[in-house]
Amino acid sequence: MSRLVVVSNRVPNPANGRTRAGGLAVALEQALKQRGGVWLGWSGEAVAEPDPTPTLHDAGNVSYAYLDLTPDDVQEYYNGYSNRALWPLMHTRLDLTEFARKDLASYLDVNRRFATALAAMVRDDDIIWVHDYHMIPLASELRRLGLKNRIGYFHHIPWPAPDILTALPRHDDLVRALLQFDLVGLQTEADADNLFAYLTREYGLRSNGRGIVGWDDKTTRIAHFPIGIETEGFAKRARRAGKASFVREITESLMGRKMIIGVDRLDYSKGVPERMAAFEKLIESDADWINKVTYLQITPRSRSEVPEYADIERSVSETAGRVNGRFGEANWTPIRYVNRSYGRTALAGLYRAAAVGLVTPFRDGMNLVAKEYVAAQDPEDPGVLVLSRFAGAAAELHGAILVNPYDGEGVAKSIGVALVMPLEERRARWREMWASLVENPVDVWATRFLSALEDSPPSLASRLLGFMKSADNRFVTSRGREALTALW
Ligand code: ADQ
Repeated sequence: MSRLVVVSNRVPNPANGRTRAGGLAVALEQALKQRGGVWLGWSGEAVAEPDPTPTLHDAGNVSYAYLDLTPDDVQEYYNGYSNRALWPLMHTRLDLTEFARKDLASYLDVNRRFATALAAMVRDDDIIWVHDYHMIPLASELRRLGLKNRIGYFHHIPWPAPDILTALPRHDDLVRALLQFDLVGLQTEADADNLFAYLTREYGLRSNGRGIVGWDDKTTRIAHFPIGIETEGFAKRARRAGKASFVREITESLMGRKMIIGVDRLDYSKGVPERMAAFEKLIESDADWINKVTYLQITPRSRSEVPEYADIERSVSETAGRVNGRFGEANWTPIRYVNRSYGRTALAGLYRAAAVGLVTPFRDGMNLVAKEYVAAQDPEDPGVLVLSRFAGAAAELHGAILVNPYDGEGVAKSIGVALVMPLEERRARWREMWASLVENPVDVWATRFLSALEDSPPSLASRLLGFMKSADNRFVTSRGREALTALW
């Protein structure tokens, strides 16, 4: 089995223990331990003169490798190009997309430095798995340095429609760099379709029917690999958490009221203020819910240095304040809004205690909260998931009540339906969703991606095409060229 090299913007610190690590980190660490390898990423530190050689932290057969950035890199590569250009664009928020050439230059430069550091650590037969939009140019930088390894990329966020992508200046360079990976994994079939549609429209490239496209002398497989959670482990945490005093205190404080829960990073893509407004519509239109239901919104701050995130924070606080001021009573706060983050077990317990899980992003690659909410439920008395049709998870969780987050009245109605859904229907919907979570937990997702990557050796067609493009290609007739092209 080849060694595995993982690259992502941030790397977990193994010294920090596992209580807060999400399923993704746990699954990648498991794959790394099985094969041995390296996990490289940004240390989270900004220093004036970063060492080009990563700091290593060895844990058994796995090395965690950390690179520092400069304060300018953080501003331009991270806050700038990654989070003010790519993030909003990929979430179809052109109105929030800020493009600056200086940010792009820094993005490319950081990727080049990561590639140089990585090239010094990689062995010939290692397979390399790169994560997310911060690192799209990494494979092309590694190829420039002569690496022939299998390199895969997983895109955690949505891939937008071609019209949206073409609004990004130099989108063609970005996509050409993407095609230097051997395998490009997306969350959903719709994301993969969007990427194929772009390739066909801009370059006339078509898939060979097995998701493979050819560009120059290189082939790339594009496929969807919907990410999962640690299904059984999370369910177990939720069962255990029921006994924890923290969860008991919260349930007791509800004084018999039903609880609705929302858990999201503070991000404009998650639709938190609009969701609060939908809850307001529910209690406004049906006074029976007054003092009968409490909505707990747990939202840790993120990317606070990006101005749009300060705006969303203000908007969430204002909306919560307005609803509470308007409908609250001395003994009832309709919306409990907290900015802190919780351990996995506490979160699992809170999900289980909630009659409704409210997950209404305007766009989301997958949305793991939706899956965690389902996994945490008591099969005998499960809660109901109200889920945006624009979350990747909607393609799998057919037992959810699907909603359009742009339609506040529709969301309000659906919350009402969820709150009174009969037990039999709740059970049937939950069983269907649980079955899909059991089929595709996060470790299976990682294994599927890695076997697809290993099964994508440079194809015969790709090698022959390389030969055609070489100095000797005069020996290949145009007929032969056509035949070879048809091979993939
Ligand atoms: P995110 O945008 O971060 O992920 P999501 O998939 O919901 O969104 O994952 C958030 C994770 O953070 C969940 O595991 C959740 O439990 C945890 N979390 C959120 N709030 C928390 C809190 N207050 N305390 C503790 N934990 C909290 C990106 C993409 C998604 C994609 C994932 C994985 O935007 O679409 O599903 O990557 O690929």
